Amino acid sequence: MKILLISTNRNALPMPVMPVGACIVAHAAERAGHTVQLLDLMFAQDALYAIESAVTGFKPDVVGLSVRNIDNVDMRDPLFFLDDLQSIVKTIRTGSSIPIILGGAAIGVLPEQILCLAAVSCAVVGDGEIVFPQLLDRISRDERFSDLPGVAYVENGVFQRNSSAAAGFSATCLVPDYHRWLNIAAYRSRMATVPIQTKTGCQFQCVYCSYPKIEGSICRLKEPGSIADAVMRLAAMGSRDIEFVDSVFNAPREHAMDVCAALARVKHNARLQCLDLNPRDFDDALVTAMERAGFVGMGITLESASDPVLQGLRKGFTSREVHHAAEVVCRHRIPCAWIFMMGGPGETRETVRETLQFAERYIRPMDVAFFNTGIRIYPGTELESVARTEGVLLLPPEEMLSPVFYISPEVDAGWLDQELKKSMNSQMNFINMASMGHSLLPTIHRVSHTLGLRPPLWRHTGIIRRGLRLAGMDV
Ligand code: B12
Repeated sequence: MKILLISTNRNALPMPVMPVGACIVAHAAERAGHTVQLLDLMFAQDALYAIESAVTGFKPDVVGLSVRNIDNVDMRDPLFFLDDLQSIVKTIRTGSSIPIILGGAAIGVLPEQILCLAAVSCAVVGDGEIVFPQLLDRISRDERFSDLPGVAYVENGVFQRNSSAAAGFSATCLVPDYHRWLNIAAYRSRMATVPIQTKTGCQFQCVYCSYPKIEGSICRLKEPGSIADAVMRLAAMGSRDIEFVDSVFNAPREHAMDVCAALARVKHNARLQCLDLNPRDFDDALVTAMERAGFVGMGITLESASDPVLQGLRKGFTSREVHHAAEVVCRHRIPCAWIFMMGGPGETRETVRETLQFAERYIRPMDVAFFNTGIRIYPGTELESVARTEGVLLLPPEEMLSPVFYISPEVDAGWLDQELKKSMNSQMNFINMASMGHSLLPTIHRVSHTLGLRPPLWRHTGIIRRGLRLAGMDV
């Protein structure tokens, strides 16, 4: 069959991200014998016109829509990204009744709500590379797919979701030929990194998180040698800025160590980064292994440095591990981004001050601290129950597609912002959500690329903020 895959993400902040999931699915459909075209809407001037042209020119038998983001998880300046999903579906359907299949991270988070919004009948939840070819096979034979694992659908107005795809996981690191499917030069010039996964799944039980819903709660590991091969291949093709997009890179720690060892054994000349390290299994041996493997940036996701909040969020570590991680970072040279999420269950004025004091005292000037305020509530998470019990959330789950946020009733959002701002005024390496969504960011990325700077750009946060403030901007 002829398959048109459309990556619908047009959000270019904080930088455009390459649609790795859509590319993997395109590759899998092609390997299953189909003729595949991928339309990436990220840089399209007129998205609906691009879709119309692709549909009339290519005449697909099936269209797959990859949906990554629902919203920007920003409580202060929320953006909802799915408003155009209905017009995309309408444009594809003009004059035809092509089957449309949804997939992507957003579908893992809220399958029912997005199926209803888009008014299409079928979605793949999770491993698209396994389920999509099976689904296409059924469609090509005109067979029912209501028993196919990994599929969700609406029948007679009722949402149904099958169990996840159990079989078919490949331990070989999947790296599609990005150059074939995407405009790599456009991504590169905007400081985008090339995504790779060393595993799927997340074993942690953080109360707010959607990752286990997207990837499952059991880690399925990729073979370290195949990860090193993939990095070599990408670097040889000029894609040297590579980012591991695992839920948590160092869990399980032994696998991360094996991946680093495999990378250290090959001469790959890539610049590696990962933004999601857990302080629990974080030590000198790991960071030394990462240095040898070629890491040029790492992120540690703390959310808070205060025990009542870490407990409320069920992070699975305490302020002891947080302080230990800071000591470890100081003994090494890899630049580090510290990620915080303020306002969780258990947050009070005192815990806010404790976290800010930790950041001001222990984060090196060469590193960066990123603060988000308020937590996006996803239906089905423990945070949803907490919010309902505390009376903070009244909306029913079907109305939670447009973003809803949690903030501890013990802290006022305005006060929290002021405290953050005070801290940011003295620490030029601290940023907040407004910095990530700043309208000048795309220009900063392009200028930085032209000047020969390479990701991660957050290494230069202090200089960039000082420059913008000199130009009179309140950043
Ligand atoms: C790594 C990551 C980032 C990195 C990306 C780095 C990079 N170079 O790619 C960074 C930090 C930059 C980032 C930024 C953002 N992110 Co992010 N990110 C992730 C994360 C952890 C992994 C995404 C990933 O690459 N997965 C690996 C690929 C292979 O998986 P996949 O795309 O899901 O594809 C699979 C399936 O979904 C399916 N599939 C995909 N497409 C299709 C299509 C069809 C037809 C089918 C059948 C199947 C299918 O098959 C694929 C293969 O199995 C996810 C959470 C998660 N665990 O998924 C959040 C996540 C996607 N991000 C999210 C958000 C919100 C953002 C930001 C908006 C945050 C912000 N305000 O800055 C930005 C947006 C950036 C942008 N320009 O769009 C949300 C989206 C949900 C929501 N609320 O909207 C998620 C789900 C996290 C969350 N909070 O719950 N992100």
